[in-house]
Amino acid sequence: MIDLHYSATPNGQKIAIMLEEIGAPFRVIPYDIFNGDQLTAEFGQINPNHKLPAIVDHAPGGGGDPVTVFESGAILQYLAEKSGRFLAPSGAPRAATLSWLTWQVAGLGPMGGQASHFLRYAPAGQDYAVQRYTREVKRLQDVLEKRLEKSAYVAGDDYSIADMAIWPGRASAFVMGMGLGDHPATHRWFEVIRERPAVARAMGREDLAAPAKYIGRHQKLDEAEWSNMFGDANHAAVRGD
Ligand SMILES: N[C@@H](CCC(=O)N[C@@H](CS)C(=O)NCC(=O)O)C(=O)O
Repeated sequence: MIDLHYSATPNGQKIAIMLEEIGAPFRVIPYDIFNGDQLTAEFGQINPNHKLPAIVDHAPGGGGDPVTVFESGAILQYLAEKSGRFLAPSGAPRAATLSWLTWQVAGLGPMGGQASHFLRYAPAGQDYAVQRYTREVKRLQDVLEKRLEKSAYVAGDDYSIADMAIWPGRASAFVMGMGLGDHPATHRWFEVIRERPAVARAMGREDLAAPAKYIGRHQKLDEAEWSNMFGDANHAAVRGD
């Protein structure tokens, strides 16, 4: 049994999709990040960065103590290696998958996160920041489109953990008005993945669904919620105050 410490955002959805794909039994432990559930000392033992997702694998391959993994890219790689699926064991296919996986977790993901922050959470009037991040996301979306014009899946002919890392964020980009409109190859890829039974199961599960308050075009956090997400409470959790 794997514990999935989960908040219903694209980073959490990546892992839910992978767990459904490999048929691993898992228990969802939900966190309301506006409420600050991620800021407890107890969760800091699982992820010292106090962010979701994280997993605890109570039955690691080869036995032994439970294994804790945080960072969505590391979790996907761990589960791929444990199951022997969606990541080639060596060579060019493995290198391609890890390249695109890292491209998402180090590039598209964080840039999308900043675009979302300045478009949806920040006070109005941050034009330079909005432009900087939305333009960079657009550039990265063009990179993906060019790749998918030539390749069925991002890492080549086979569906992999790199696709699972990218797909949920492309789904949620709609709330930023950055949908799939002028990216036909990405649209084709998006629909093929959406129709996978494991993806449909993960996206359809009630215990994994995003609450309405996470998906508004303009977010209005109260003072405590803002502190939990971006302010003093968020920073105090790391220091252990
Ligand atoms: N690089 C991390 C990003 C994790 C992340 O930013 N998680 C967000 C939800 S998508 C979170 O926990 N936010 C709450 C907070 O920042 O306090 C990953 O890929 O797992």
